[in-house]
Order: sequence, then C-alpha cells, then structure tokens
Amino acid sequence: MPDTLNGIILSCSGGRYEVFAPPYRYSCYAKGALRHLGAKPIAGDRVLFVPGKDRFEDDGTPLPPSETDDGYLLQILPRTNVFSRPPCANLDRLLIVVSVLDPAPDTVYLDRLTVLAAQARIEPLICFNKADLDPITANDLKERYRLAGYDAFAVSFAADHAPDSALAAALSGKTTALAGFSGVGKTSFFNRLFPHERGEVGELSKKIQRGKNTTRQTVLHSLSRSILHTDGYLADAAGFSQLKLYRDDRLNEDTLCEFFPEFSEFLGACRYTKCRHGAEDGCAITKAVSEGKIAQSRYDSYLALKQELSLQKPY
Ligand SMILES: Nc1nc2c(ncn2[C@@H]2O[C@H](COP(=O)(O)OP(=O)(O)O)[C@@H](O)[C@H]2O)c(=O)[nH]1
Ligand SMILES: [Mg+2]
Ligand SMILES: [Zn+2]
Repeated sequence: MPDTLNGIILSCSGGRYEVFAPPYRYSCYAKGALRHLGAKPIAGDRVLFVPGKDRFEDDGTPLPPSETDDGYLLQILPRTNVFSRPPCANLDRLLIVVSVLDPAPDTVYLDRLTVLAAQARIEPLICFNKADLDPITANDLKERYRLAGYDAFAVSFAADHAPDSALAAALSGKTTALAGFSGVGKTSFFNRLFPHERGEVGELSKKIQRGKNTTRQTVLHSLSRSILHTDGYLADAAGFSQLKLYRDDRLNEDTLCEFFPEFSEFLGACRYTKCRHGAEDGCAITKAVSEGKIAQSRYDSYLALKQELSLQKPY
C-alpha cells in the first residue's frame, strides 16, 4: 500500500488535478475506480491521494521529478456543499461585492445572493466597494446590512492599502467565492490580495480551458500566497454571480421570511398564524418596516424574491 496524503484540489484541467498538501502541490489523475463510484472530483474537494513524481513548490516551481509513478486520487472526502455551475465543493463564504456607484447598487440582487448563500449553508460577507466615490452611501449600506445581521464592510479595493483586518480575519482558514456584477471590483480585490499573480477573477479560468470542455472550471488560490499569508482559499470562478434561486423544501415562498435574519424577532408576532406578511392586518413584519426596524429595501427584496419563488411553484 503506497503512502497517502490528505490534500485539497485547487484546479482540474485536462484530466489532471492539482492537489495542495502544504507545503507542496502535486499533479494527480483520477483512477477509473474513483469515477466509477459516481464521484467526479472538483475544485475544493478534500481528497486522499497517492503523491507521484510531479511535485511543485507552492508558487508553482516544479521540483525535480522523483522515480515514482504518476500520483492519483484515492478518495473524495465527504463534502459540506457542492455547486455544479461553476463546479466547486466545500465553500465556506460567499463574498458579495456591490459597488456604491458605477454600477449602482442593486439590493434585490444582493439580497437574492444572501438568501442563496444561506440556502447552501454558506456564510455571506458583503463588501460595499468604491466607498471612495460615495462614502456616505457606502457607510449607510454597511450599517443597514450589519443591522440585518450580516458581516458587512465599506471598502475601496482600488485604494493602495491592505483589506480591512476584520475582512481579512473572515477569509482566514476559509474557502471563499466572489460574486457580484461586472465592474463592481472583484478583479481589483483579487489583485490587491495577490499582487504577484495579476489574475482576472472569473476571467483567469478561461486560460485553463482545454479542448471542447466548455464548463467553466474553478481555480482555488491559496491565501498562503496572498498578502494575508494565511490559510484559506479564494475561488476564481465567474459563475457565482449568476446563481439563481431555486425553490425546494427548505426555501419556498412560505419559508423565505426565515432567510431574512432580521425578520426572526418579529415572526410569530403577526395576528394571523398563516400571515403572508403582505397587506394583512396585524402583520408584525410590515409594522416593523413602518417603524424603521426592518429596512424598506430588505422588505421590498423579500416581496420580489417571494414572487420569484412562487413562479417556480409546481402545479
Ligand atoms: N473609484 C474606485 N474604483 C474602483 C474601485 N474598485 C474598483 N474600481 C474600478 O472599477 C472598475 C472595475 O473593477 P474590476 O475590479 O475590473 O471589477 P470586476 O468586473 O468586478 O472584476 C475598474 O476600472 C476599477 O479600477 C474602488 O474602490 N474605487
Ligand atoms: Mg473582473
Ligand atoms: Zn405578517
């Protein structure tokens, strides 16, 4: 029985898997037996593998090949979550980037992503970027989302300083994906963290496309190589911005209110037990909105997303 190691898949390309088991990276293939078990390894997977001759320093510098054969994956360890488009496993955080100007903030889009993250049991982090262009709006939005119960930050990714220490701490030891409209500052954030990689978040993944496989691949970047010098990974994939809400047993038009953390203290206080938190008399949610305890924009998002979910209702 060959020696095995525990590692994490950073990327997949042309049937090879780049596996990180600090301090080295290894190039592995997947044994047929693994695929026959119905498991297709993807970026973010924690794996048990047999290291082979192809080893690299963490910065990608090849080490002299050893005499052994090709390394291969033995087992995919249980996943905490999995996405198919883009393919990625074991995400801990969704960092949602919203710019305060150019493009203007879209709070329904933001709130859709916070719900989606909660549905996948991923913690959302919200960055209101380009705070330099409109510090008041950035701060107002940050406060609104903190009051709603989220980790929110007003930031300027284009500015020449390291990320907020609280934001850095939230990324440490975790696997984080970026989401947000085009132009909000995702690449700027990536470049700030990885000044030597000059990556293009979402765009970088095009470079590893091979042949006719058109599924956008995910690449995990180890934060050990970032200016934070910490454990954890940043996922490079554009698809997280386009994720759609899908209705299931846990998330539907009746349960959506539970996905708005600041609604929780009012739920159950409505006059009618089957209150839909719309125009009913004695609704504790709409009362909280009118008293400024729930932000109007959050309630508007709730109504819009409820509509979206109910349109998916099977009949
Ligand atoms: N003023 C200002 N501009 C920014 C900031 N962050 C990014 N930008 C600019 O916004 C544009 C889009 O940024 P980019 O990172 O490419 O956004 P992406 O499409 O989300 O990857 C670029 O011209 C950036 O220089 C910021 O904090 N302040
Ligand atoms: Mg970009
Ligand atoms: Zn109600």
